[in-house]
Amino acid sequence: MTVFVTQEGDIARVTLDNPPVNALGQAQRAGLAEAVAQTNAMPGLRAVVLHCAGRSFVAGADIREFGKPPMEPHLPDVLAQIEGAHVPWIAAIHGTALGGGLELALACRYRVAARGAKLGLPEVTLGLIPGAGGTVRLPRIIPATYALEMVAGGKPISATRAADLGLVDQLAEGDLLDSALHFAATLAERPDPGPVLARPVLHPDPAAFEALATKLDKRARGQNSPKEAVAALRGALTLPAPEALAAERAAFLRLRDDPQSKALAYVFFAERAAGRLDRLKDVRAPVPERIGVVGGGTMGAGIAAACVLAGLRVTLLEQTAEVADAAKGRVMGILQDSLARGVIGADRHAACVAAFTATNDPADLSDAQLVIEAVFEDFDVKKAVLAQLETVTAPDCVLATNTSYLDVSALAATMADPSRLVGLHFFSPAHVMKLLEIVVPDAVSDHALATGAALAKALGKITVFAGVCDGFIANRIMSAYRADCEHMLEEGALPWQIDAAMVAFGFPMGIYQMQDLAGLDIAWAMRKRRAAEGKRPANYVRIPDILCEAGRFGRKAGRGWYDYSSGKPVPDPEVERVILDESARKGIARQDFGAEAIMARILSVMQAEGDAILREGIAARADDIDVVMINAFGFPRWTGGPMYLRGPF
Ligand code: T1G
Repeated sequence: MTVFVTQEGDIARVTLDNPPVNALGQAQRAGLAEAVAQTNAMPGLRAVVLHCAGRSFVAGADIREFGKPPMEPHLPDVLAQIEGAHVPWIAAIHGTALGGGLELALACRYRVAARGAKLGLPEVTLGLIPGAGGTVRLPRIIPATYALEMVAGGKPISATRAADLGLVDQLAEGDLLDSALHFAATLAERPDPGPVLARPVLHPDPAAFEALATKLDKRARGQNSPKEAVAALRGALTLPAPEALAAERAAFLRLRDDPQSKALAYVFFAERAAGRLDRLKDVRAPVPERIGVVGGGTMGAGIAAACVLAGLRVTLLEQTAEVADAAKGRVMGILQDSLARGVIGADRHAACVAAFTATNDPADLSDAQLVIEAVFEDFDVKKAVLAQLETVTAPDCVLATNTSYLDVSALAATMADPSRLVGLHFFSPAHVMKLLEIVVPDAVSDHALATGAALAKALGKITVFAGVCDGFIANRIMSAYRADCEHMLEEGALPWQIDAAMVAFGFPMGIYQMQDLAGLDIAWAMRKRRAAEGKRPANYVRIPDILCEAGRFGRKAGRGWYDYSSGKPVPDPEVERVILDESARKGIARQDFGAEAIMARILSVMQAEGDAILREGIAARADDIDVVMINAFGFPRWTGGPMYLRGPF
């Protein structure tokens, strides 16, 4: 049994206990239906308080049931029984009330929440929409525009925000259950708003609703569920409740069968499995609270900001006091931006500022538990920094390198104690990008690896473990398809055609716009270094070098693959000329490339490189490669990723 009913005087308590997150599977739905029947039969009852054991209220329907045919009792039917119960039900919410969990709370007459709780309808992120009345009940409790943002945006809101909107009737003072029981005991003192479905919809600002609907529709790109969510909200505003519920259920069942929802459920579980490594399953390492960062450039400042925003203390080391001060300015700028955007409040901002120190004295790193070097991408520079860190830090302090492509095992081999070094490959901007590649060098200790993983979890990162190779997983695959796109340019395609094909497939932007944004000079410098080392590939494509030699370094230079003189990326006839001349110089007869052919080529190169990465043991699972491509380069999530698209591994 996972649903228990107890009675205290004229109040009944229904407790749901289904670890780890009280997901609503068939047993829980049946237990709730039984609890309604049981409490309906209790004489003299005045109210029911529904709460959950464990760390959270209900986190939603049990995603593990999605692949199976829906089993009775169906959630909408159970919620209708709760809404129509003989006495009002009061949901006591802690932790998270998500998806079907929030729908369960919406079927209750009232909601009492702990201040730290979060409430949301994330179904769109799984390729679905709420399937148990969420789109019909929510705009009867909060204004429709806010309901639309929650349903089609999929992001949870805080309990305090929910209270401001009227979604939560009372924020608990002290113990949640005591607050909910007291709320139940004093029901007679407050007006009864009646069952939610019987209330009118709140639609005070149709213009705002339409503006948001247009924005969400655009943001959905190729994903179906946000569009269906907007349609369901429109139905809730225009149809009688029973018809709106039926339309919502039909859309939910349609999306359940949509390949996009299967792919998104795959990604959900793949992201949670990615951060696990067999050798660490019995290894525990505390979160390193005192972090050192060496190098305060874009990456170093971003890493330092990510750490203070996660509540850690950071000492950033630079070579001189002046450069350290400039680095501090970059970190303070990020914190100020987070404050301005409401990501953190004033108190949190002050705490982050107090937790950060910039210095040019290496001795200030002496108490660090983990130090990340983010200095210039040069082997000898990093080798010297690591040697210095070994002397100024404690022997059990973990050392990490943020290198993008250097051999981390070779770097470790230059150290007195190679077991201390782990690779932590952040993506820029480090305080924003969710993905973190933890690179596993030959000699690394379990303690260093586990400490890196503990830091990644504290930063809220999606972690993937990678073996040592050029570019690890993300940059290695990106280098492969970038090279093949350059061959497509010589063979007949144009940058804007390739970018358009990638955007039509679902990428937020194409590879050439992305390069212009990052700057072409960094890769150019690396190509020149490799050429000097005799590492130039046989069928080398000179087109990017020709652009760089002409000073076309991308958006920052006003010209790159595109012309930015209008402020927007515009195809540039000069670039087309360079490409056509190169095709002619190599005697290549140009051919037309359609969008499908372009994407087929890009996908096959990604999949071939992914297969090589799996064969070499650089990635443990094909799922990890999909997690990387989705979170590093915006590979459209609703497709599952390049390896999932290719079929069974
Ligand atoms: N169903 C089944 N298992 C779930 C689950 C769920 N809804 N949510 C989490 N888990 C498992 C997860 O796989 C992991 O298992 C463990 O719980 C801890 O999760 C009808 C149809 C709640 C914020 O989308 O966002 O309701 O790997 O590692 O970081 O309209 O889990 O340990 O074996 O993520 O503390 C809508 C999804 C469903 C919420 C907790 N609900 N979950 O995060 O722990 S659709 C969601 C989360 C729906 C209705 C529709 C997070 C979390 P294991 P975790 P966490």
